[in-house]
Amino acid sequence: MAKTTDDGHHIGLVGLAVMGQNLVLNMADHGFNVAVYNRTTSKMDDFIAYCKANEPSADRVHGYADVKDFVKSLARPRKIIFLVKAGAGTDAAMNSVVPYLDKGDILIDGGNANWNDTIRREKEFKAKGIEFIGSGVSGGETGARFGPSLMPGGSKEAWKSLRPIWTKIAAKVDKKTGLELTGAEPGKPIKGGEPCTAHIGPDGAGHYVKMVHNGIEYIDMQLICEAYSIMKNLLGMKPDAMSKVFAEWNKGELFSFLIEITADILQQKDPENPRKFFVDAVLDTAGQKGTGKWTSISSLDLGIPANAMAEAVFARCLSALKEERVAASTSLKGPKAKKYAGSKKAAIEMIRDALYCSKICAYAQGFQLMAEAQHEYNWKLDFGTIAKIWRGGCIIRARFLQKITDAYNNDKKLQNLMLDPYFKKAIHKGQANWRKVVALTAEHGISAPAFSSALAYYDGYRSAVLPQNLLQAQRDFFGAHTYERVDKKRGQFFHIDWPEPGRPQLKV
Ligand code: NBP
Repeated sequence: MAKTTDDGHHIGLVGLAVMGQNLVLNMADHGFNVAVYNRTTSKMDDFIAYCKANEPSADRVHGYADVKDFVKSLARPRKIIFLVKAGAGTDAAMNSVVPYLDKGDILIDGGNANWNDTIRREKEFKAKGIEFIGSGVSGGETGARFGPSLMPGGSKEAWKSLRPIWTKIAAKVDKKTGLELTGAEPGKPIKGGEPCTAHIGPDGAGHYVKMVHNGIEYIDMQLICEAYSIMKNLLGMKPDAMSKVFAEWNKGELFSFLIEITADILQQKDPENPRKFFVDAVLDTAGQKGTGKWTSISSLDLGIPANAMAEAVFARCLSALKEERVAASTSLKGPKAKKYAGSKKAAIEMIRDALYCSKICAYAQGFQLMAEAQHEYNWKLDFGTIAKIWRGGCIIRARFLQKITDAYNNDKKLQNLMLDPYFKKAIHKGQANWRKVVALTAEHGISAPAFSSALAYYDGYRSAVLPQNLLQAQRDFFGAHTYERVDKKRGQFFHIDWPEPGRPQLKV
């Protein structure tokens, strides 16, 4: 490991909230000397005191109250990571260090920046001779502490300088199984394995890919919630019984961090009333910080039908209308469906299939979105590598991701994940059950927007003919928007001189 340098700390970090503190400790555990700075000095003092009392690598972490001293304490080219609230806070923090930088120094934004901000910042800093990397950091505080998935975007030269640090601190996966290596402790990081980081592309590519990761996280979580809701409302299952189902599912192709924590959550008792389950005590309104919304906005901007991902965002919005929903529940009637009389075991298998098929569609949408974005922003993304670095450290880590890596390694030009032989077979096998589940939810009045919109996407994508012939005719009728013909070459546009529509006359 790198030795203490005589000419300064290996790296500096600005922003000592939960993510920054944990990333500092991760770097220190890997032998890097880290200088830290925070706008509010007392928080930095508390952190240094905490390190001295608790952390084996505390002697590698040094705090600076003055930003100039902080910058001057770094080895050249200086590398400074920012883990600051995204937006204006990040700009302010970066601008505070700029006066003390030299040409060739490198700023790294590890926050959840919007990729457009990253493109802008990269341009602005380049003009000043400063290198800039926008790196997605996923995995929450535990990931930051013991191994996150890191998605850096920026120049190749800047990546070369950051790489030794990023590859050391990233999560590691077993080369053979593709599963995350776990068991790190303070002062004892994971050794060996494949690091969950790779250079994603120039300027905003890393932050864009991190944003899509979060969009996929939204839909993954929503799909699990719908499976839970159907087991609860259709099959009348209790949380502990559902916990066992999720734990069982986690032994197979659905194996993932989110399924695993769902099994744990469902068996958790309420700390305030230990005879009840915790999940029943949690109010059914979800918050959001914006990355799911950004993903959906980007899909609309780029014209990519990521409808299931958007449904996951809307489902959170609908959940937030708690008072309206409570009022409507007493006045808007649902169907008078009979109690579900089929086999519970068979129904659980149907739900599993619906979840898996919907998940494939949702990931297909995420990867299609990235494929379009690379044209728009002039990036060259490697989808096999992206799936590979999501196998560990991040919230969507799953066995499934190895299959996505395999799919793109087998066919670099794969147009849609659903067309890969492995995923195609999985959908063909599960679709009958998936359709039954969607039909059952409609029949019984159970809201399952992600299951049903994923199915609509699948059926739409595999349709050689959609009803938009009629839609285009309507557009030509009222707005002379023209249409193409089935019996003529693409790119030729026609228009009919429609008769003035007969408007109903109001008789007085
Ligand atoms: P926050 O997003 O809550 O940001 C808090 C930090 O930003 C503090 O150090 C604060 O300094 C600093 N800061 C602010 Br606010 N405004 C500033 C300004 N004008 N100038 C300088 N510093 C300023 O912290 P977090 O939850 O640790 O997240 C850090 C970044 O990582 C964010 O961009 C977040 O989106 C991203 N992220 C978070 C997670 C997660 O699980 N929390 C996961 C992945 C990525 P102060 O102490 O002086 O107020």
